[in-house]
Amino acid sequence: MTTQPSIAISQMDSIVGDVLAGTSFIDIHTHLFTPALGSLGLWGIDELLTYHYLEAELFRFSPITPEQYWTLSKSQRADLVWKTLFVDNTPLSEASRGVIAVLDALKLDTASNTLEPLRAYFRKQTLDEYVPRVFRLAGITHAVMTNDPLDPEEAVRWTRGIETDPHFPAVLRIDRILNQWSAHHDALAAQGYGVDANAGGQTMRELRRFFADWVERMKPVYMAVSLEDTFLFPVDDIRTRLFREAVLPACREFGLPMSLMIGVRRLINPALRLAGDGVGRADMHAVQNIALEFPENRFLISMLSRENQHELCVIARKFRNLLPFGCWWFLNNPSIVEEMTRERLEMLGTSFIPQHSDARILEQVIYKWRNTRRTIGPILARSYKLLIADGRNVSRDDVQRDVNRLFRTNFENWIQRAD
Ligand code: FIX
Ligand code: ZN
Repeated sequence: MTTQPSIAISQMDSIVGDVLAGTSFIDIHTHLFTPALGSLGLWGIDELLTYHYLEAELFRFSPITPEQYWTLSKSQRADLVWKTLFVDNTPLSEASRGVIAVLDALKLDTASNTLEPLRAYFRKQTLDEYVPRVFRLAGITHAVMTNDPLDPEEAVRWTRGIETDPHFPAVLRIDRILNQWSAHHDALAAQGYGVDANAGGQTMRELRRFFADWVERMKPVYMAVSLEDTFLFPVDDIRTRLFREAVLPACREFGLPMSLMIGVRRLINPALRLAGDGVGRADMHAVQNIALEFPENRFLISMLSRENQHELCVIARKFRNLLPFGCWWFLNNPSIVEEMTRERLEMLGTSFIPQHSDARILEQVIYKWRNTRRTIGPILARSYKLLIADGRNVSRDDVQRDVNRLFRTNFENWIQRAD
């Protein structure tokens, strides 16, 4: 029990805010890339403005059709997004406010009529200096990547050999294998693995060999897949067999958690490309069945649908091999983050990971983590005030321990090999 003085209720908000501001987080899921992976990594004003969240919003305000939009150059698209969402209209959405917050943090003009002065600033940045500065502004030490061994552009860089970067841990993302086997088993064969279309013969052994080679190459901290809202487990299909006979055994062999991100409806409007994905409520039996059938595997779980959050908390109370994380994608809005975080604290205590950024452009970590600290601070403080009202003092050490746990050690412990 701490000997530290207990925090007065009147001081709680500011002390919790202080501790959150003074603690650097681990961002457990992003689409950022270490500079060693070159042009795969996106940053700068044109990338910030052509983020698919903003493109989806653009088409609600602008008469331009998606077909016309895709004929424009990246900078022409960025100009149009800026004019439409930031000049002709007030940037009130979470994603558009985010761009303003980034420009403000970089001490740039947030109300410029044109992008040229901003472009001039970004052209002057060098990644060696810029990446650490952005991480400091975001209050993170690590941005966990999303790496696809079957993405031709990315795979060739890894096979050529890259300097692994401790600030950008890798993740073996296997959507193409689990969700599009028929379309991608050839790519595995092209890399020299004896797999076949029906996943028969030596496919499972060869797929394990593929995972072993890529684990050696990437040193991933976990394996991951996103799954549609209609995902069921187990069913009589290749995916269930791949999970059972290759993916989850490989995770056990290498001591890696498996991340399941469930609930996306890919391309409900294909014309919008990356901005065209949607969401659907998933049947949580799949999560329950996987947790029950594979007690030796550790799972990171994020559900995309708001309607799945309560069930996830209940199932996580029944299965210690499940670690709920993040307010993913369409849930990453302060009003929903508040609701989810309160419910999780009430049902799971501090045994979950409140947030990840899902940043696709480097500077986004600045506003996504600023929002998270701003939203979660009052929620945490409220829980402490309730604890004091219920008869237990709270010290700054308690708060620091809990914040470390929520934003660092829950993840660090989860990725540690059990044996
Ligand atoms: O599957 C994922 O990892 C999703 O996060 C992405 O596909 C999505 O496009 C995104 O950027 C969400 O924020
Ligand atoms: Zn993502």
